[in-house]
Amino acid sequence: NLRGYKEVEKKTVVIGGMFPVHQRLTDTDSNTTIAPESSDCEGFNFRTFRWAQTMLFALNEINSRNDILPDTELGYVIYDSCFTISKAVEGTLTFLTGQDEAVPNYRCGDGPPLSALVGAGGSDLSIATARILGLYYFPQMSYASSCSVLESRFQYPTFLRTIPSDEHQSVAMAKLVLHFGWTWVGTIAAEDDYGKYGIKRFKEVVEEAGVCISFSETLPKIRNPEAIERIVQTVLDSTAKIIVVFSSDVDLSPLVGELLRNNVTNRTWIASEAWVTSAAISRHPDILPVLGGTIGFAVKRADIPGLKEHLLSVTPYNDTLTEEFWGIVFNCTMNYRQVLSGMRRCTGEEMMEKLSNTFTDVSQLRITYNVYKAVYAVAHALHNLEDCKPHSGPFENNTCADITKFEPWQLMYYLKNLRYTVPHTGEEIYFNNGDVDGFYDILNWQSESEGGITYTHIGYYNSTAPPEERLIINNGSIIWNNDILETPRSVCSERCQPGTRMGIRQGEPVCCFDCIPCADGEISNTTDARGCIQCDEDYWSNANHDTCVPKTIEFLDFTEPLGITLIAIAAFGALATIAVAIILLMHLNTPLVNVNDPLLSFSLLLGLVITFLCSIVFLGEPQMWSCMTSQVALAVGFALVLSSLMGKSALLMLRARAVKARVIMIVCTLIQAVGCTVWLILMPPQPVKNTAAQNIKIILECDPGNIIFICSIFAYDILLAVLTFSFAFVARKLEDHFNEGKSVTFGMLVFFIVWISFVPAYLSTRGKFMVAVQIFAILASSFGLLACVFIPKCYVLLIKPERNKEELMIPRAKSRDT
Ligand code: TCR
Repeated sequence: NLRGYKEVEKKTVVIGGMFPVHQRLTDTDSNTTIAPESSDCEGFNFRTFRWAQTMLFALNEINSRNDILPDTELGYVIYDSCFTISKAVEGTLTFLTGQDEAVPNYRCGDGPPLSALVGAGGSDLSIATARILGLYYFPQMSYASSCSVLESRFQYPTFLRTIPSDEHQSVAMAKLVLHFGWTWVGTIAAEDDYGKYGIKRFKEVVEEAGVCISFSETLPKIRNPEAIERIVQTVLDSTAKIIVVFSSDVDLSPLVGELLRNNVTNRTWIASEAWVTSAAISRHPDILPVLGGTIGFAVKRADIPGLKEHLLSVTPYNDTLTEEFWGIVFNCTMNYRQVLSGMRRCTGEEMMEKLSNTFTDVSQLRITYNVYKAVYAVAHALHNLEDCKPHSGPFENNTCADITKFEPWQLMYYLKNLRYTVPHTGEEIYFNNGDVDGFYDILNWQSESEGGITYTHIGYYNSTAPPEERLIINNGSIIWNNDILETPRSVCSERCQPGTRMGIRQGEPVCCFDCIPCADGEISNTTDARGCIQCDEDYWSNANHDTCVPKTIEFLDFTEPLGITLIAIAAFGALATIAVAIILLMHLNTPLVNVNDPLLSFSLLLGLVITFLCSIVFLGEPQMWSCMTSQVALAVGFALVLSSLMGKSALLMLRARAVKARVIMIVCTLIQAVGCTVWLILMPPQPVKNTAAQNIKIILECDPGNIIFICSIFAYDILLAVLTFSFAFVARKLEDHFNEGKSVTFGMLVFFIVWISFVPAYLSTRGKFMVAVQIFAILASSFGLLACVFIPKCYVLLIKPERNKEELMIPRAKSRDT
């Protein structure tokens, strides 16, 4: 332990300091046959030794000033905590008791009063020491213990610090990750309170914002090469390109070594304050490909004039620490036993000025500056305590504390209410419930011309600014790993484009998903849509499934080729029918025309004209009138045709009189006409948009209004057809000069065949072709009847007029007509 205070005429106050100058305890074998001793330490750390020397420098500076503590001399006791809790606790007890060996609750001798402890370094050490110091209400001023749990004044009533709480740093890191849109990150934390709590808070904030953690690893505190290899393997296996590391450089070093060995490149590392400016990491040879592009947070930097000179002026004779330092730097020894064993002896004349190592490097005075601030804080508080005006002091009965024998809680009072400006930098410091404001520089590791690394300042984080202005980053000045200028991406799954939706993968984080195309009729128009939206009724999805487009309207139009063809055939049919009628009219008085009641022939022809023409009404966009006329005209037309044929068959079969046949014809047709009228009045057919039949089309069609009506109307036509057929079938064998019975039977057969084959054809078509099939059936059946019933007649009338003779007719037929 370093000790320095002179017994001079000035009053003296001692400040304790605790620095992790060594990195670890030496392994001692656990042989308990000899009395155990406090372990030795090893791994001399130049960086932390500089911190310790900075405390001495600050004390010297204060002692030589006349404005702070003019009548009091500051002494010091410095302990090496060796980065271990046990040493830190031991040091604290030693400090409190004033003994070289720690005896709790006991302090003998009345040396100069102890004021405060500066330090303990790592958070886990401070947590241990602050518990003990808190018992005695003894002030502790930390320069590096940033863990957020130390915020609790309930648990650590006398703990103060000049480093911002990690609460700010974790949030800042999270903001940084969100700033660059990374949603897939890995985390590595040291196995101490610093790492655990820092990463915990970071995870909380990012996960709330939808970022997923690919892996979380813990760096072992004690040497464990297998664990390190496992971590490297995890890093290699993971698809996360961003890795956040909350650890001190000492704990991170073994991992960096292993990363270098495995040449793990293409990752971007996010550094916490403890390693971002660490030479122990960044001065590794060939570090650039692995850690180049690292982004990290660092506390405020300052230049401290005179510090460099102070550091260069250390001499090996002061104490054991400088002695050891000297030996390491100049590779010599002051220990005579080691000299005897052949090591070079230090002369003490070695040239410190030529040295350039981490100890003398004053370019990144960050924690060093915190030490400086901490010492000044204690000094200012002591100054205020000494400066107290009698009878107007803050304590009971307006008393003041006495600098030569004050109580720790009295100094604590002054520390809590302290506000002072740091020399040289002018920064104003005050403790807000023991903490300072969160301010960080954001640094980027870029390659230096000589192959090393420079820490380029790319922005800052200020926790006191309004939320949107806290994180300021100059994206353009960042150089990423492998000297890439483009921001790396780190996502588990690429974004889902419009037209697809995110589908979760069972058992994986929410950031890992599949993009599932939307179903037909559904769309998504944003990236990363959670679900697809159903299109409205008259709309349908386009090919990309990213917008709804109006469905195409479909009906059989007049102007399209199929429509034109159908019209032509229908017109031809109607004309042919009219032509037959004219031929019959011209031969009206011949026996052939006369024999089976010409009126029935003309009503039959009229019915055929109606059916031919009504098929045209089925075409075109369905309207109210066309829906009403088409079906009704068809039904009535067929009723007329069939009842005329039935009349004819009845004439043949029953030898009925023509009048009776006409009555049959008229009554049968009228029944149909009345039925249709009732239908039209009660539940008329209407044009409808059929959106259900086909997805991408709206089919315009006629809705029959009431299914029972349309069925019974056509069932009636079928009934007529069946009756006609059976009458004709019976009559076909009877004496019949012109074979009318046979032609009607044949015509009815054709009619049936057409309509029976119509059913499957109709049911298997969709949309506008249903209409076409229907028209075809109408036309075919009408042509069938026209041809079967009238072609033989026309043949005789036009080509074989000699057969159109009265005497050829059978006598019964003749008598029947008279
Ligand atoms: N807070 C850490 C320890 C630490 C440190 C460092 C150690 C910080 N910065 C630099 C070595 C070098 C920040 C803690 O444990 O709280």
